[in-house]
Amino acid sequence: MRIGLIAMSGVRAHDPELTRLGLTLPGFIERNKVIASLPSLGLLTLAACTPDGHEIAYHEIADLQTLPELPVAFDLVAISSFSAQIFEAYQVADHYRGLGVPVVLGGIHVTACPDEAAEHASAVVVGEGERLWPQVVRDAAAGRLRPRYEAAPGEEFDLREALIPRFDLLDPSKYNRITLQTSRGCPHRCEFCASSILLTPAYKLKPVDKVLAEIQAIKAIWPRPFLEFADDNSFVHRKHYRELMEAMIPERVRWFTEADVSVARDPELLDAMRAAGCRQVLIGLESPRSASLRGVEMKADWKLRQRPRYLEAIRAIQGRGIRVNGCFILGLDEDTPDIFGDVLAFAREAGLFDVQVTLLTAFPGTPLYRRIEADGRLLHPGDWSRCTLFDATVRPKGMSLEELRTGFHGLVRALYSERETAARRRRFREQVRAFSQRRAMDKAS
Ligand code: B12
Ligand code: SF4
Repeated sequence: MRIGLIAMSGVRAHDPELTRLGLTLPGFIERNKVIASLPSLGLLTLAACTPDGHEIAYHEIADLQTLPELPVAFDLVAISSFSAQIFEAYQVADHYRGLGVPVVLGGIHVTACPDEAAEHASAVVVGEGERLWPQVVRDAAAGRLRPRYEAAPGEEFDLREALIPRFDLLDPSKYNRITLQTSRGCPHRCEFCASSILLTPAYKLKPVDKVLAEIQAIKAIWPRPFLEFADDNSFVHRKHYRELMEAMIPERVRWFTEADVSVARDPELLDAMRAAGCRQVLIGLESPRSASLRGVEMKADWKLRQRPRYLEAIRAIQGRGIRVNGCFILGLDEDTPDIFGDVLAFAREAGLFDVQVTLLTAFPGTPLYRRIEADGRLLHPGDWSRCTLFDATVRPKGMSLEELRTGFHGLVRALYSERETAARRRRFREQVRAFSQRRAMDKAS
């Protein structure tokens, strides 16, 4: 069969004011441009799991305008999308089905809303793709696709069996950053989390030799790559990651990942990360305000309990020259209009090299979605196109919707202004200097 793998791959924000600000604020647009050029690791992973004897083509579609440019001569089409572009994905699916091509839909959104997706697909895949995709391909080749594929409870995919994603399917000139996964899942349970915890309840590690093999496969195509770990939360298993860091040093790659704030408690690991090429860590700090953090992590209020260590943790990480991209969510239930000033002041005090602010978003399949739906506070039920993190989906509790919008715009304007950015980055450089002076003094004594 000729199989078309199609990724919906744009970035989205519908709020016109933010789009306008995004066009004029360098920090904002820089990051958006960088992430917009990432490939779909989900589909490259499926490509690797495809049984032999089939021809595979990988395509990305940022918006429906490029739909007519896609080839039509496929025997099977598989589409991947997150919530924000799922309606566009459905249109692509309808287009191919209209041409008589069977279409399979999968991914995080489809896992959360399989019945909705089934209206646009010949088959839907619920959960991780690695185990199910080979059967989908075999059934499609035999002309007997089932409407739904879903792993039985307990039949978890073991990341130790991961195959190298088919990076070779990409046009090397189109990407400046490449994603790879070193772990999947997260031990925490944040109410709003719409990452792989929607696919798997387990925290899984990819063996060190497999990660190295992926890095080498990437380097065979891009000799000096910048890597983005598509992990939900790296470094949870300290011993494993210390080994991985050691093993990565000779690879001489630069990379970025997502982690929780506890990584800062392990100075040896931080040193090893720096030596292994870590340049930036994205951390969901969520809020500088303890009241707003309460209840965010549902198992043990973990995020609230970390709050007293935020500044110290950022200093420990940034002192080693690893930039922290601190992420904050606006519109949490305890947020009142002064939260915007609090976030600005915290980012300044912490000297965060990068800051990301987003609005509390009710993604389908999350505990937050169910709670807000029960409260009657969903602003646009079922309109997944608003799940961009920049468009309001939840009616706030501690302020009006208008206050949330205008406060958010003001915060974006202030945070990414030249003055604030320069002040934060100055502070970052001070932290690096202070840390190396301390190190030099410790060595001397
Ligand atoms: C890389 C990335 C991107 C890249 C994606 C490139 C691409 N086309 O895939 C870019 C920069 C384009 C991007 C864009 C956006 N992103 Co993004 N992104 C990520 C990130 C960091 C990693 C995703 C990843 O690669 N995972 C690893 C792969 C292996 O997992 P996977 O895709 O889920 O695939 C597995 C299964 O789902 C399944 N599968 C997936 N697709 C299919 C299809 C078929 C047919 C089958 C059978 C199986 C299958 O098999 C795979 C293997 O098990 C995550 C955060 C995180 N740490 O996970 C956020 C994340 C996915 N993004 C998010 C968001 C909100 C966005 C944007 C809306 C941002 C914006 N404002 O524009 C857009 C949405 C674009 C869209 N298509 O809707 C949210 C999505 C939540 C949701 N449920 O929708 C996440 C979880 C971050 C968050 N803060 O919550 N993103
Ligand atoms: S710490 Fe991050 S990845 Fe883990 S559950 Fe919370 S939001 Fe999700």
